Amino acid sequence: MAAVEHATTPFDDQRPGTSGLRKTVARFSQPGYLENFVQALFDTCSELAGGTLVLGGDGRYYSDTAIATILRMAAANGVGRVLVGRGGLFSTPAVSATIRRRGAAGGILLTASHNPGGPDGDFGVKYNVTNGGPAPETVTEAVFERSRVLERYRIAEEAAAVDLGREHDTEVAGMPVSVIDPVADYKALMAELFDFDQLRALLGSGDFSMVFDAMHAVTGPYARALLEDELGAPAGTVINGDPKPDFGGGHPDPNLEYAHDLVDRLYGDNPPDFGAASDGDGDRNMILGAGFFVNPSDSLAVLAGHLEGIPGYAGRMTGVARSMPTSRAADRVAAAKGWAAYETPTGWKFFGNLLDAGRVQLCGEESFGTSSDHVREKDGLWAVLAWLSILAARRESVATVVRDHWARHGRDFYTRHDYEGLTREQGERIVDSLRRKLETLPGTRTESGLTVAEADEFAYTDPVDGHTSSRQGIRVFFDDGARAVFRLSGTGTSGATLRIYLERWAGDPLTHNDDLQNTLSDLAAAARELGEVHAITGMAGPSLTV
Ligand code: VG1
Ligand code: CO
Repeated sequence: MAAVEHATTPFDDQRPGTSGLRKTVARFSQPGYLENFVQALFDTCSELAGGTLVLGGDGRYYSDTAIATILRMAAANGVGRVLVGRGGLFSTPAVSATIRRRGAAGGILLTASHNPGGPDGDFGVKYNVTNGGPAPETVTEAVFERSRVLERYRIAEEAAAVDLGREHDTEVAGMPVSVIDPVADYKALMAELFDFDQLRALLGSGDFSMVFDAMHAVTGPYARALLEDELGAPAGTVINGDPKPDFGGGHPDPNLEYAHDLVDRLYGDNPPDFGAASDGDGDRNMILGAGFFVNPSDSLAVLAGHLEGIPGYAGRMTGVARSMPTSRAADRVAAAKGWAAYETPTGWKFFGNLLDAGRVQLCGEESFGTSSDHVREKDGLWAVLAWLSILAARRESVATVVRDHWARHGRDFYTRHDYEGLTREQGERIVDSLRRKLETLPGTRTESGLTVAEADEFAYTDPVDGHTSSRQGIRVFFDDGARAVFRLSGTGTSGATLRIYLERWAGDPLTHNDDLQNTLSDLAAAARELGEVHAITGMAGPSLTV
């Protein structure tokens, strides 16, 4: 094989964020940019030499070019074998499943998740390790350090192009490559966890209807294979099911703002009983009932309450974990059941050790992410199948299931206010000035009448490996039990997004159907005031409310 070493100059902006390295397509297509980062990965992750690598992504623009480059680089770096998803497609949870089922050394995922795609959109590269989960911070930091001093990358010259359109075995410069069905392992895993007969009975009962919106992203083929082909939902249940390199021009983020087609149906005339959507790479989920939105933090708690009734989880639940900004609803279920409850920083990589150690079986984030120990990623379709299992067992509406949950545990009123399009300086000023005020905040009475009880900056020491991650969000607790959390997004590709997470628990069932934003408006105002948001950004309110 003619492996050529190319001299290169390091880039200084290749530090992975919350979930991999995300940059604009324009940045990624600069000469050497992708190559440098991938070489830094190969240099750092020695398990790949001689091992099996799983490769694929959400099919966004630039994926084909990146796959061709990565295959030639893998060959030149001594990777044993590569499994590529047909069409270059592989959802994030399916990569995780395939790594685990086939004993692969790791996976490279080409995705910027919910960020828009196309030539003017974003691209991303994420590395998953042998347990199937996102590389932990120790690894991503080592990759970053390597990227800063890199002087050459290795790539095989004169390798024939691989036809990604069909499943077959081939080679690239002597390295075996298999183009595989990206759905098969994942589907087999779902069949082990869920009672498919029960789901078939629900979907074929004639008195239950659903819509799944794949948002022209990667979950289309998975949802069709599972919901329509396997479980008997009528053709057309999956909408926007063909993956497109630009996601049909949309923003593949499953929330009330961006999943228009789904929202129109569930809030329109004659709504179906159940609606769900997933994001670009298939790891997020939004769950809707007829005219009813399930907050992701509540979804996690409801799943915690019911998981033992699903075959894959019967009799083996011992703990649940949530990211810090996620509401405390799941903790209440854990307490009632006598399970452990963990609070981790934002990002799925922090759940990996807890799952590997068997301390938790279920994890979730407020950002529409839920999953279990069947993989080491969040898993959109898994959450849909889990919800369908609950509905199949209870034969009640989504709204009834959630209201019943509130009646039992109280309702954690919860919303996230995003201030997008800030400059980096504006974002950092807000967080820095809150950090400086932490000690003097307690006792402060805000204009909206709330008094600060405590304030801190969240740091997390992983109970399994002892690694500490600091500066993971500013938390302000008020004397009525309400909480506001401030942090900056780590997945954007320009400027800054400030996320303010707001929650307040209410025990009285008479208040449970109150308007959410109204209920939290005093808290939102207090958070804006303490963060000096208006003064620093000029924005009077959030640009996105979820
Ligand atoms: C966001 C979410 C976080 C999630 C991450 C990746 O990160 O808040 O909970 O894990 O996206 O999700 P940030 O740093 O922008 O807040 V995905 O679906 O992009 O892989
Ligand atoms: Co995603």
